[in-house]
Parts: sequence; structure tokens; C-alpha cells
Amino acid sequence: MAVNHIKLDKSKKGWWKSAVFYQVYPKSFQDSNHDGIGDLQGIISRLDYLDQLGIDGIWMSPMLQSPQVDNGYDISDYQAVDSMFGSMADMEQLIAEAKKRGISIILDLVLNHTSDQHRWFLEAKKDKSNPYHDYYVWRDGSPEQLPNDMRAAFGGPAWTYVPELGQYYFHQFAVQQPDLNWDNPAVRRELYDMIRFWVNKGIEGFRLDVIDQIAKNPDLGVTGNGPRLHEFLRELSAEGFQEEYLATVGEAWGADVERAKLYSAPDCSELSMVFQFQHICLDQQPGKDKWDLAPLSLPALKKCMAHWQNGLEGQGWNSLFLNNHDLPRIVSRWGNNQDHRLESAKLLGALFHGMQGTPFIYQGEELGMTNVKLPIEEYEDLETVNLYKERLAQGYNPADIMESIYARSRDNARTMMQWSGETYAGFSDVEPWFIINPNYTEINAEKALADENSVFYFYQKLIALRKQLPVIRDGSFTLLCPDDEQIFAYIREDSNSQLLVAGNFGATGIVIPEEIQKQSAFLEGELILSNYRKREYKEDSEAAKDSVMLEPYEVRYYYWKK
Ligand code: TEU
Ligand code: CA
Repeated sequence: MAVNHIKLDKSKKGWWKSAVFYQVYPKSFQDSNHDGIGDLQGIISRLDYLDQLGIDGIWMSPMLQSPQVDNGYDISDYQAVDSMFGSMADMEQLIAEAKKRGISIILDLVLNHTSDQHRWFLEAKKDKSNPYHDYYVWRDGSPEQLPNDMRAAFGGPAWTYVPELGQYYFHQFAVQQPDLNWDNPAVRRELYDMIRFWVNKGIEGFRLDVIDQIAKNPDLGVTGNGPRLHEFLRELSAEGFQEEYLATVGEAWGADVERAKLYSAPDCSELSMVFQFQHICLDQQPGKDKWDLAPLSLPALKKCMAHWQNGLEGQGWNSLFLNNHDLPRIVSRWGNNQDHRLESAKLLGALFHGMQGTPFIYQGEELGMTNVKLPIEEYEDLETVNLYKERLAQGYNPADIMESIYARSRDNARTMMQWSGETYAGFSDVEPWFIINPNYTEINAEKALADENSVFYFYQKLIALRKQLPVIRDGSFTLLCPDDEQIFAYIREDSNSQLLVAGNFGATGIVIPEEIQKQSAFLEGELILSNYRKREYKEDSEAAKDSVMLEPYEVRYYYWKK
């Protein structure tokens, strides 16, 4: 299957608008030294695979020195590679080997908090006059009297008492993840210097962990979208990012379209783009958290995406994603991993890759990897473990808690990458740190590469199309049939061309609505992509490219040159 990968010129401003990124979760990607833990040499050994897929950059979840309470999101030294993953030399080799293949390495910056084992925090809790004390957020209190009733994201209070100081420190996440005090200019300076260290090593972009939560004000109960947030971001950008044309993406659960225009302003005064989560939160009960499941409304999903597509056009830039290391596998969530795994995985990929923005693929998504169901003792993720305890104590029924966990646990994304049908799935030759989804004998990269009908080759085509058709990057977006409960369709258009994307989100066939049939791209255009092979055989009238029946989870792209 000849797919011509166009390599991007990274010295061009805004190169990331044409790019497709791939997220690697280092611990679960590839082990190279027989300890059952993924590592940097493992990633290097799989660069050819990623190059074959056609991606332009790798966002790596943190591989820096860490006690691994939260799988590396608790960093104890920002300038040292954790020995579990390799050495600084391995990191330099990874950057160089990736660059040879036109692949940029994007580092995950966790700037909201450090590990409680970071040197700064160890100093900070020695005494109040220590220069590092003010690097963190402290309030007076007594064992009986917490500063206020704010809660941490992973359960329990957001305050932990240090008896020697008679003070509490603030943490939005785990007890072992104390929040940094961004109001202190010395903290910001340290972080900018650290960013320059990595830029000098050849890092070409950053993903910024919970960036909307850095400007907190616990006295007012404020975590996200604090008053100084955009001031801090402009400084961070000026000091850390701008001149190199780095690709920067902020994780911002609290972003709406208006705020995203600030974050991703075309003058690059803040970031390249943000990960927003409004679409991701649609299948939970309003006002509740992700564990309180609700069915997805397709019209709501379509309108949400259209709102972002239209809202940021010319005024900002979207990221496009359905998966990451915190989210369940999309084919299990919004697709159909029973009877239509391949079709629905491709449908979801095609719908998102046809939009304007920069797509991010999460490891294994290109294979259509699925969720897992485990006995509670086997979950590793602290969020999952804490949730179970907390809900049990609140009187929830264990079976209901498990349903939420099966659907939403972050561990769904953290099982080992499925490379082959061999023992340990080609991930390692010893038992890995966490489980392998038992379906690895069926779903794996080796099989996918041997099957031209695989999700892998479909994603490869999606990536190649983005490079070939400027309308995918630049065209306007018009949602079709917004209220239809089963069809997801839209038009991308520029002055020379039109791209029609039409998909069937249901397990039953459906006639293409009139509103779509009358589009020029449907009438005059060429069918350039479909997830049903029979569309390629034009002599069969049932299967013809202009058939008005969409099969279950079918998706088609029609391209029309005006
Ligand atoms: O995630 C931020 C975050 O808000 C998630 O914890 C999210 O709330 C949760 O997964 C869904 O309920 C980032 C990282 O992506 C995550 O892996 C880290 O655990 C977290 O920050 C703390 O650094
Ligand atoms: Ca290893």
C-alpha cells in the first residue's frame, strides 16, 4: 500500500497546523531491557512503525525523575530522566533518531505541581523562612482546622498538614503532588529556565499539564481559570516558547471557545492550541463527574464540535482528539467493540481527522484497542483505587462502582501496547508492570500491518490525506443535518474544493438524507475514502460509490474539485 508521506518543514511558523501527533505513554509502550516497564530505547525501536503511520511528532507522557505515585505526573527532577526509562543519553538519542524521520519530540510539562520528593518541596517544608517555602502554597491551620473545605481531584481534602510548620500545603491532585505557587516570580523563572534546557536539547514542543489550573487562589476557592492565568501564559510563552516556533498544547478542562481564542490566538502570544474537554464530558450526567454515566446524544456531540470548529476558525486553533492516557478507549466508549469494532474505530477516526485542527492519536488507537474489565484489586491508577474506596464508604453498590470503573477508569488506556500475538504481546519478554488486554492475540500491530483492511492503514490514509488536501487544514466547516440522531456529516470548503464527510453512527443501515444528497461533493465529487471495501468495486450497483444507503458505522469522504 503506497502512501506518500509528506514531511513538514519545522522551521516554518505554524508547521504544527499541518501536523498529526501521536501520544506515547512510555511505561506501557515498549520494554527493551526485560524489566516489564516500557522505556526510551523501546520507543526508539518503534520509531519506524510510527514513521510508517506517518505522524509528525510524539507527545510523550512524563519520563522524568519521579516516585511514580501518579505515573510520572509527580516529578521530582525536571531535568533528569527517570532511570526506569533510561538515561539522558537515551533521551538525546531518541530526539535525534526521531528527528531523522521528521518526527518531533513533544515533552509533557507538569508545571502546576511537583512531587513531594522534589528538592524544592523537601526544602520548603523545613521551615517557613527557607527560600523554597514560598515555592508552594501554604496556609496556617491546626490538625482540627483545615484552611477550607476544598477537595483534591483524586479524593480527600486539597490540604495536607505539616505538623513541624503548623501549616497546610495545597494540592489539587494527590497528597504527593504539592501545587507550585505561580504568584512567586522565582518559581516562574525556574520553570522557564528548565524549559530552555529542554529546547536546547532539541525538544520541538510541549504539552502543558492542567495549565488552566496554575493560577489558583485557594482563599477564593479558585482552581481553574484564575485571574492571572493569561498573564502567566503570555510570560511563559515569551520566556519559554516563542522564537523557536514550538508546538505547544495546553490541557484545559475548563476551556470554552472564548477562552480558547486567548490560549490559541493567531499571534502565538500564549500557546499553539489547547485540549478542551467539552465533547469528552457529554456522556456524563450534567453537573456530576465522569463516573456518573449518561448516554451520548449524537446531536449534542455534533453541535459541540461545530461550535468549536466555527468558533475558532481564523481566531484560534483546535486540537482534535478522542483518546489519551486519562480517557477510556473510544471504540469501547462511542463505537461498537462487539460486532463493528473495525468499522466504528475507522468511523470515529475519519470524523475527527476530517475537521480543522491538529489531530492527536493515542497509542493503540490506530489498532482499535479496547477497554478492559478487571477485578478491583488489579487496578493500578490511584484515581480509580481512591474512587472505589470513596464511593464504597459513601454507600454505593459495588457493582455500580465497577460499572463506572469499567467505563471510565484511566487504566483502560494504560494496558500494554499490543504489538503481536506472542506471549506478553511483544511488549516485553517478562511479565509487564500492568496487565495486557487479553484480546491482544486478535488485536495487535503485527496483524494490522499484515491486513490492508486494518484500522492502522486507514489511519495512515487519514494522515496522508490531511497533507494532500489543503481543505482539511484550511477549509471552512459546515455541519449538516444537526438534529439527525444517527448521521454525522459536514462539509469542508475552500475556494477550489469541497470535502463532504458523512458517517453513520448506528448499528443499522440508513438512507442518506436529502440535505446530504444534494451537496455538490456528493453529486459531482470523487469517493476518496470509505471504511467499506465494497465501495471500491464500482460495477456492483448496490455497492456503488453513490449508493444512498450508509451501512452500519459506514463513513465516506467525497472530494470535489470545483
Ligand atoms: O490530568 C488532569 C486531570 O484533570 C485529570 O486528572 C482528570 O481529571 C482525570 O483523569 C479525569 O477524571 C492531568 C494528567 O493528564 C493526568 O494524568 C494527571 O494525573 C493529572 O494531570 C495530574 O498531573
Ligand atoms: Ca524497561
